[in-house]
Amino acid sequence: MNQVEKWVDEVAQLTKPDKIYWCDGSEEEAHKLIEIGIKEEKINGNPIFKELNQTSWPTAYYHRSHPTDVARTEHLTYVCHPDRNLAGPNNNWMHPDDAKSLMTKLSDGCMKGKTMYVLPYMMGHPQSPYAKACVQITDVSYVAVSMRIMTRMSKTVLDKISTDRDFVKGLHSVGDFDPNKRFIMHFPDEHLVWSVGSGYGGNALLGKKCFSLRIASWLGLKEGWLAEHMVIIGIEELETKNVYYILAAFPSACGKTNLAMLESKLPGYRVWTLGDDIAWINVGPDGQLYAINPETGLFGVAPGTSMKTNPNMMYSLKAGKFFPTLITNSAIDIDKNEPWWEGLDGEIPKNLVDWQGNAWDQTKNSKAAHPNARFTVSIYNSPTLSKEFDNPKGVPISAIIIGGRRSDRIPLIVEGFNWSHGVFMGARTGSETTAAAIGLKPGVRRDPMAMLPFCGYNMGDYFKHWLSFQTRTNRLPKIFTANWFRTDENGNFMWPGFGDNIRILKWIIDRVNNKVGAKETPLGLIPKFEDLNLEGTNVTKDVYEKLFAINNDEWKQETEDIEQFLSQFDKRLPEEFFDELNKLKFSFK
Ligand code: OXD
Ligand code: MN
Repeated sequence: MNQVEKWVDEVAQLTKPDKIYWCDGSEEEAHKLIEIGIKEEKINGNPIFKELNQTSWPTAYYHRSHPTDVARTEHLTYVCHPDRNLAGPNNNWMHPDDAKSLMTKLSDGCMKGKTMYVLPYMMGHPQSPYAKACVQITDVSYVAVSMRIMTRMSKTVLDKISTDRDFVKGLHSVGDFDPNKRFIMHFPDEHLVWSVGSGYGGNALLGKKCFSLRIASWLGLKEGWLAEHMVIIGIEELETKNVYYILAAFPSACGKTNLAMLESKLPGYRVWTLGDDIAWINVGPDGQLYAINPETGLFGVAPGTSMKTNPNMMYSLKAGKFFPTLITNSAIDIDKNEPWWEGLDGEIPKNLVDWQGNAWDQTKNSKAAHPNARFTVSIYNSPTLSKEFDNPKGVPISAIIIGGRRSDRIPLIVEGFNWSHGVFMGARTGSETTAAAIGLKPGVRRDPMAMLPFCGYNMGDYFKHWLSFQTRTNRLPKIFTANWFRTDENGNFMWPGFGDNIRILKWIIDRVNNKVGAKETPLGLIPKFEDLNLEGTNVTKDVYEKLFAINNDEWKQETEDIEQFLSQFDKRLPEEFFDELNKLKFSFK
């Protein structure tokens, strides 16, 4: 028996499935799994999949989740290092022995009467030196099919595995969906994720947040690379044909997917998609940072997606190329058998059932689609896919943007003075909470590099790890912070966002090429009005002033908040951060 068979056997002894099925990731198999999900498997009495209108939405299938299981459950997500301090105040912690015994109890017999699917897959291109082999076990066809979209699934992965250390293990069961028995446990040293009780993407597609961010960030610390919650895009300057690759970190539901597929409002520029959620960043042989997207799919928030906000995504969803596309927890237009969500183009259909399957009454002021309704679609469907997407070496990075959603005080774009100031800017970033995680208090939470829920170890050490890149290479990219969401005194967004964000990306490229200067502020470098191409927008000089205003009282309070947040990392905080904090305190009194 080889290592994978041995592990699968152990898990089967515990979970006691009726059948074991080894997936090969083929299209034929996906058809078969969809069929099983339509005819045999059920969640909460509902079939797992429903076929949608195959004329208007070719290859699209609908999935309705258990009603309590609609988003990531951060309060039930644990990182189980043997030493609590390694997990840090940013993670829930349980001793690995206790976590194992709890999960063993919850998993005993949990697959009785079910099929256990074994999914061998790669995160990253199989020829990439940065890729990792993984095997996930699951007991639900929705997860098996989703993993075919999101990863490179193939039995050939098994040939790469000879020892127990050669692959990352993901053990998943939906259990009985009881939220009190729902846990997502990470064992970083064992390269193991164990998740019970949820079928939601972020909790159940274990190659995504669980491995490619939480476990991978820990591997990155030990091996000298970074696993980040970032978009990867290429911006082509059509005149020169130069392509500049940029990374952007934003918390969930801040428009990462829209940015990844941006339709440029400036002639002369074109954006190419490489990733919308995760970037693995390594120092390349030439000393530049190179990024790969370990995933092959887009798991994005559906509400708000339309021909106006993200036409390339609408094309991808309806492209009917890679089989299949999944839509989860949207509403359904029952006359047309099409998915529907708030913000979709056109009239609101007359006969809708909501995301829970009930007739939707518009007058009752409830949402028809769940605010965290999702699509799962192959990146190969994207009309903007970069030709470098499958390059095993990744792409060289010119700039990194770190942002959040703030209605006040944070300027539209700020360039850090240098790498260490840029890292501090990223670490102090806050964002207003959204629907992608259950139970978050409304308001601003600090979310360093948009990694607060995803960093698999103590964030004090994480900040130091970022800073350590100064000693690894002298070819580091510039770091910027962005906020597309600042509002005016009437609560209206001042920046048009979406395709107009190219205007900011252009400024970033001009900075990278030393084509324009910048204005120095206590927060960093901001664009001069005349260096921004704002033609065709309503952004006047007056609006520009407001977008970049730095208010002393707001920033005095912001500095206090930042200090309070950072203080929890105590002695693990890098020295540089104390200097940066003192500079803020000196500037805003
Ligand atoms: C996601 C998230 O689903 O960040 O990408 O929650
Ligand atoms: Mn994300």
